[in-house]
Parts: sequence; structure tokens; C-alpha cells
Amino acid sequence: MTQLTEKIIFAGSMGSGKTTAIKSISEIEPVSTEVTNNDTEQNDKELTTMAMDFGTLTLSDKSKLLLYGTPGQQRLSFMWSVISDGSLGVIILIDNSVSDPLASLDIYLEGFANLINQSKAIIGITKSDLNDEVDVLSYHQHLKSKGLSIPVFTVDVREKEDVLVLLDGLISLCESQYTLGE
Ligand SMILES: Nc1nc2c(ncn2[C@@H]2O[C@H](COP(=O)(O)OP(=O)(O)O)[C@@H](O)[C@H]2O)c(=O)[nH]1
Ligand SMILES: [Mg+2]
Repeated sequence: MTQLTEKIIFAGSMGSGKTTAIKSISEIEPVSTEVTNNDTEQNDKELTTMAMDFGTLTLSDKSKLLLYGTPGQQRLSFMWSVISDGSLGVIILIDNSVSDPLASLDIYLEGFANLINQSKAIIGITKSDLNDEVDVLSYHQHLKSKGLSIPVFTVDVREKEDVLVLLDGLISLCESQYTLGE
């Protein structure tokens, strides 16, 4: 039987926990890349560094997940659709400790609209232990006001189990044949 391979995307602003989430569940030492952008014409000679992460996770049915962390910077958002192409779905991580987490959410709702419209997205609220001013209900209300219904979980991505909850949620959402754990 052929072994299936699927791409999962971790998105979110800098500090939202993408690198940590991939590190928590990857079975290989995650690869983090720092790529220098030499497109001086576009960037006015400014050197741009973009960080990407990569890890893998093999599920109990032997299917393999390729875990990609997207560059968080909004100016690199053109990369998001390139990386998302052909993926199973996106896990959007929102840092709840920033001053306006819902504004940050809007950036990703727009950037990943394509996957969101296909119900291939899930939201993980991180760092609620640092700031719980904006709660899950506020996220739901915010999404509802935009006519969206996306599952939202409060997580600590330093905990493997929490990241698996997000993965499990995304996979069931995608009505995939895959199952996690035993
Ligand atoms: N207190 C707290 N720290 C967290 C949480 N999630 C991630 N972090 C920390 O936040 C920092 C930034 O995370 P990182 O994975 O580098 O974010 P990235 O920029 O999205 O890759 C790391 O030091 C994590 O340990 C959380 O839920 N609570
Ligand atoms: Mg990172």
C-alpha cells in the first residue's frame, strides 16, 4: 500500500509559536531556515530575512505529515499561498499577549482565505497564560461577524498534547482518513 504524505501549514505572526509547535511534535530535529532576500529591486536594497520551519510526523496508519512553518512577517505574505498550495490545511496561531490579537487574526483570515473557504483551517490561541483579556468567545464573535465559522482552541504549543489537539482538529475537519495516536 502506498504511504500517503500530506502537508500541514503552521501560520501566525512572529512569536505566535510556530517554531515551538513544530518542535513539540516533529519526529526529526526541525529544520529552521534563515533565507536572505537579495531582491534589491523590490526591497530597496534592504536585506530581508525570512524564517521557515520544517518537521515531520508519522501517524499510526503510517501516513506522513510534512509540517511547514510559514514566514510570519506580513510583508512576506506572498509566500503563504505558495507554501499552502496542495496542503491538507492550515493551523493559524494567534499570540493572545499582543495588544490587539483580533487585528492579527484578520491578517491571517485574509492571507489564508482560500484554505478557510474550503474549511481547511483551525485557530490556536497561544500565550493566553500571559494575557487572557480576549477570550475564545470573543474570537468566535469576531469570526461570526465576518460570516466565518472556524474551530478555535486555546493552546500552549510548548505542550505536545496541545499541538496534537490542533492537528487532530484540522484532520477531522478535513474529513481525512487519518487518525492520530493508537
Ligand atoms: N508563556 C507562553 N509562551 C509561549 C506559548 N507558546 C509559545 N511560547 C513561547 O513563545 C516564544 C516564541 O515562540 P516561537 O515558536 O519562536 O514563535 P514563532 O515566531 O511563531 O516561531 C518561545 O519562547 C515559546 O516558548 C504559550 O502558550 N505561553
Ligand atoms: Mg519561528
